[in-house]
Amino acid sequence: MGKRQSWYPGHMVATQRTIRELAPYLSAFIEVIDARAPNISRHQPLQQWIGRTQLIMVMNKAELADPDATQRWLGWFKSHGVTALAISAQNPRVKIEVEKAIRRILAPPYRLAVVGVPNVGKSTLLNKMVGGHRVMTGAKPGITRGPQWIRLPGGWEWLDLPGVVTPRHSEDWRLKVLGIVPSTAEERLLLVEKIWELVVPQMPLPENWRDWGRSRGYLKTGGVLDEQRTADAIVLAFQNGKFGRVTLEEPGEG
Ligand SMILES: Nc1nc2c(ncn2[C@@H]2O[C@H](COP(=O)(O)OP(=O)(O)OP(=O)(O)O)[C@@H](O)[C@H]2O)c(=O)[nH]1
Ligand SMILES: [Mg+2]
Repeated sequence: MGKRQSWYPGHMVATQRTIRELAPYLSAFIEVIDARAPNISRHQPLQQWIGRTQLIMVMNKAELADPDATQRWLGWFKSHGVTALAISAQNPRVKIEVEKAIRRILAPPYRLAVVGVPNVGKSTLLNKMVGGHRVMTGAKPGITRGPQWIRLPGGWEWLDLPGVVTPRHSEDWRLKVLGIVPSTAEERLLLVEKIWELVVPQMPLPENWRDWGRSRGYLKTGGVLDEQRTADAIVLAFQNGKFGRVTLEEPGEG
C-alpha cells in the first residue's frame, strides 16, 4: 500500500499533463471502458482533464456483457449527454462501426486519442482502427519517444499514446475480477466466491466451485483439491466469458 501511494501521485501528474496538453489538438478522446462495469472502469479524472474536448465512451468487450444491461447503460449515457457505443474490439466489423459513430458527431480531420484504464482493450482497438499502419513507439532505442500520429486516408488521425493510462486507485473487487487491477493469489480465493454466486444461477454448474475444480481434475498429490489452481482458473475463465455474459454493475448504482 505504502509503495503504491509513493509512486501514484507522480504518475497521475504526468498523465494529467499529457492529457491536458493534447486536449486542444484533438477532435475527441475515445475512452475505452469495460462493458461489464461501465462506471467503475472509467478513468474518473479524465472528464475534468480534457476540458471542452469531446469524449466518446466506448464500452468494449460487449460480447462478454449481458446484452440487456448494455442497452440500459447505453440509455443511461445518452440521458446524461454522453456519446457512447458498445463494441467488441475483436469483431472484424469494429473499425467500420467506430468510424461510423465518430462521423455522425464530428467533421474531418478526425484527430483522436484512445485512453482508458489498464486491460480494457485500448491497444486492440487502436490496432483495429489503424490496421497495419501501427507505429511502434519506443519499441527500439533511438525511436522518437512520446506521442506519434498515425495518419490514414479519409482524414483519420490516430494518436498512439503508449503508457498514458493511470491504474485506478481502488480496491473494488470488480476491478480485480476484470483484470483492471491486479489481484493476489489470496484475493482470487475470495473473488471466486463472488464469481460463483453470479454464474451459478445462469449456468449448469455445481453448487460449490470446488466441485468444478474436482471435475476438472485440479488435484494435488494425494487427491486433495488444488484450491488455488481452481480459483485462478475460474477467475480467468470468467474474465474470458466462459461462464456466460455477466454485467457487474447497473446504471445509477454507484
Ligand atoms: N473478449 C474480448 N477480449 C478483448 C476485447 N478487446 C481486447 N480484449 C482482450 O483484453 C486484453 C487486454 O487488451 P489490450 O488491448 O492489451 O488492453 P489495453 O487497454 O491496451 O491494456 P494495457 O495496455 O495493459 O493498458 C487482451 O487479452 C485482449 O485480447 C474484446 O472486445 N473482447
Ligand atoms: Mg495497451
